[in-house]
Order: sequence, then C-alpha cells, then structure tokens
Amino acid sequence: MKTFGKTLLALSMAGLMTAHAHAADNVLHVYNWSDYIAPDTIAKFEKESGIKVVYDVFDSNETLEAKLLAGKSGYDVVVPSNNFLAKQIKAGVYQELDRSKLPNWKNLDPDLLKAVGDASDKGNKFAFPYMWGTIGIGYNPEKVKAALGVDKIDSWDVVLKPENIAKLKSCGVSFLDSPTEMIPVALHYLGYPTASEDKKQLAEAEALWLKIRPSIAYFHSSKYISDLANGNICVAIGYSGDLEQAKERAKEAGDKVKLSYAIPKEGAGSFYDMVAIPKDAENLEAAYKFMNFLLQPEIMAEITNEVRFPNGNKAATPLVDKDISGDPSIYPPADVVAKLYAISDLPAATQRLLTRSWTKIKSGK
Ligand code: SPD
Repeated sequence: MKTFGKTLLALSMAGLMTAHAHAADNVLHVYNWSDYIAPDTIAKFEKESGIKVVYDVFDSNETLEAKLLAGKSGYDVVVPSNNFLAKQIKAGVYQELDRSKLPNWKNLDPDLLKAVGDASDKGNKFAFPYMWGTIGIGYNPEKVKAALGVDKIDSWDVVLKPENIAKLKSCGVSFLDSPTEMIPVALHYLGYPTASEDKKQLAEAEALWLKIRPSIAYFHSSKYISDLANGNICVAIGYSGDLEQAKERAKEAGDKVKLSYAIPKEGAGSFYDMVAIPKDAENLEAAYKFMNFLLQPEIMAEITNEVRFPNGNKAATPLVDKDISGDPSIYPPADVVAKLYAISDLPAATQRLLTRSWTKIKSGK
C-alpha cells in the first residue's frame, strides 16, 4: 500500500474508533418502577438514538427518594409518584423541563396534566405523567372460596375485618410495603380523611392494622405478582396493573390459576407516576431524547398493552388494545373514578408518624 493509502486507512480507523468511543460514552441512566415498561422499549430507543441505556428498577417511592435526597444518584431520568414529586420539587431535587426539547408533549392528556399539576407541580414545570392506576385487591377466587366461602370480593371487609382475614391466612395474604399507601386504606375504611394528620385517627388506623397483622403473610411491593400467578398466595393488596400482569402470567403458565382484580366498592387509592430529570443529571441531551421518545403515542400504547396501567398520553388511547382500554379494572369507569382518593403529599411530621407506625405494624408489636 502506498503511503497515502496507509495514511487514509489510519485516519478512517481513528475516526471509527472515536465514533465508537462516543457511542460508549453516550450512556443514559434511567430509574423506573419494576414491571413498568414493554420488553422492547429500551432496545427500540437504543437502536433509534445510538444511546446506551442503563435501566434500573425500584418498587417503592421511599427507595427512589433516599437516592435522590442523598444527591448524585447518577440517574438522568426517574419516575416518582406525584405525591412524592411535590415535596422533592420543594427540596430542589429536579430541574425545570425545557419544553422546546419535548415536541411530543402535545400528545399528553390536558385534563390529567392539569390534575397532577394542581396537585403537585403547578404548571407542569418539572414532570409529565407516565402511568396511573389504582390500589386494590387481587385474588384467586377458587382459593378464596375454599377459605372464606365466597368467590367474589368487592369490599375491604374481606381483608380488614379480623375474622375474615383470619380465614384467609392459610392461603396467604400480602400487602404493599408502603406506609403512605397502606395506612390511608385503614383511615378510609374507618371513615377518616386519607391524608389525616390527627393523631387519634392515625392511632385508630394503627390499631386496626395491628388486629389483622397476625393473618398477613408478608409486606412487599412487587413479589406478589409472581406469588399470585403461581398460586403461592391467594390475596394481594397491590397496584392495579401489577395485579393484571399476575393474571396474564397465570394464563401464560397454563391457566391453572385464575385471578381477579377488585376495586372495592368503598373506594380505593389512586396514584400518578411522573417522569422527571434530577438536577444533577449528567446526560441531559439523552434524557430529553428519551422523554420525547416516551411521549410518542405508539410507544406509550405498547407499554400500556404490556404493563396494563393506563397512561397519561391521550393520543395513545386509540392505539391501546381494545380488551385493555375497555376493561373496567384497568380503565375504571367514571362512577368508580369518582370514589377514588389520591395519595396525598403529607407534612414531614405526619410522614414520620406514618413511618414509625408502619415499623410497628410490620413487626406486629
Ligand atoms: N410495577 C409498577 C408499579 C407502579 C406503581 N407506582 C406506584 C405508585 C405509588 N404511589
């Protein structure tokens, strides 16, 4: 090879290596809830953008918050629930979004944007809604019938009345490990405001939990999906889409276990999970590309079809499978929505009371 040819080859090799090094450098760190994305969403984004994604998962707001408040979490995109988002905004954890980098923002549902904005982020400056859902009762009708004599659950009575849950103890009942979501279940059942700061009401809620505690198999916020699907437990109080995923997993595993999901007639908690960028995110450009990618209706519809939570993207709704968008357990009708309560942002002192109470409830003492 002539010298000129060699030089050209060396130059193009160097060019290729630099491009490769940049692709390797261009890494986006995402921290999302477990079981909350379609299997190919990340691969699609990586292929389209050339950005490598490190995707980690959590199953409680408390875990995410501990990382964010400690600072330097290393994440570029995170998904807090809107009640936690509100206080994290106050703590200066997030950066304001530059909407000019999010042209797909237009696909979001304006009513939902306004609702979550009014509740936790005035003007939607810091985050947009990803998915939302309800906190209800997933159950195995056959096992519940054998233990309790009924195969349809429509009330919190089944798990909050000590005599009922005691009968279910043998087949296994689990609850979410989340004071901010579980203590309001008892407050609501007792007829108190779900965001009560009243020490007497909170003590009554704690007493109710302590009465049913001996019949509870465990507290966990993600394990119940496989345990219900495998028939290891018969009742789980959990997130709507997760309990719907348990149904699907049971079907795929041969349909021996049949499952149902109930939003109790007394009403239930609802939550909104939001997409935000921490203030100290290192790969801002990639964070915006990922957010804008997520804001595409086709992408959000694919995620909803997989995880069975309704999303915040209005343009995605017609693209969601009809058996999902038409399923009242997943997309509750207006009369059921009217009975839902939002999980509130609590003052720090009440939050501490709830955390202490929860430790006591879990230990059963
Ligand atoms: N597997 C995904 C569950 C998402 C639940 N988000 C919870 C919100 C809590 N307020």
